Amino acid sequence: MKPVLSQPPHVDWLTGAFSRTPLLRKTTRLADLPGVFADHSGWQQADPQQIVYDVEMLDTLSGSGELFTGVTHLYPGKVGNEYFMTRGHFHALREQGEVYFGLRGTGLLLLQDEQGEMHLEPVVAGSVHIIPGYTAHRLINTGTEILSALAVWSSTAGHDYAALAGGFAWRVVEENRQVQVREVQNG
Ligand code: PAN
Ligand code: ZN
Repeated sequence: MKPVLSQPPHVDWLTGAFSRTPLLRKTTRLADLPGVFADHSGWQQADPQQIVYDVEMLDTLSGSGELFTGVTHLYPGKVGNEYFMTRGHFHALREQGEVYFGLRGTGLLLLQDEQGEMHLEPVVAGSVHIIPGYTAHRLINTGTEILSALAVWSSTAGHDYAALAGGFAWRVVEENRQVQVREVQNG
């Protein structure tokens, strides 16, 4: 048997662009994110067609044991004083973790476990983020450039957005030209 040489896909480490046409390209606009940002009237007044983030995924195997690979490109911007961010989710299979690799831009990875414990990790080019199981995750772009991060996760993990429909416990906002983390006051 002769070994078969097959070319793997490439990712441009500076931009997160894949060399191959991605299997999937999902664009999330402001209109797709009702109730996600604290400033509801600011959200209503903003352009609903404004792109907040794009996710591109490689065309790979799926099913038990297989891994998905995708890049998220999160645009700079704010609704009111709150930075653009991904919707954020737990995995439907809660025990499944994930790895994010920062490629460009500046931002934060917000992590919240099922007990509501939170922590934040700065995302920059080269940062490696091990997201444990049972931990919701959201990217936040606190900079002025596109924030791009490569992610690898179990193809069977799934996304549970509903569990966090009430929102994460912290919000990341700009106040006095500085990035501030604010605890959400309930009631
Ligand atoms: C990522 C996210 C991606 C978009 O691929 O799905 O950043 O964020 P939302 O799914 O929260 O809109 C991932 O974490 N996959 O599991
Ligand atoms: Zn995930």
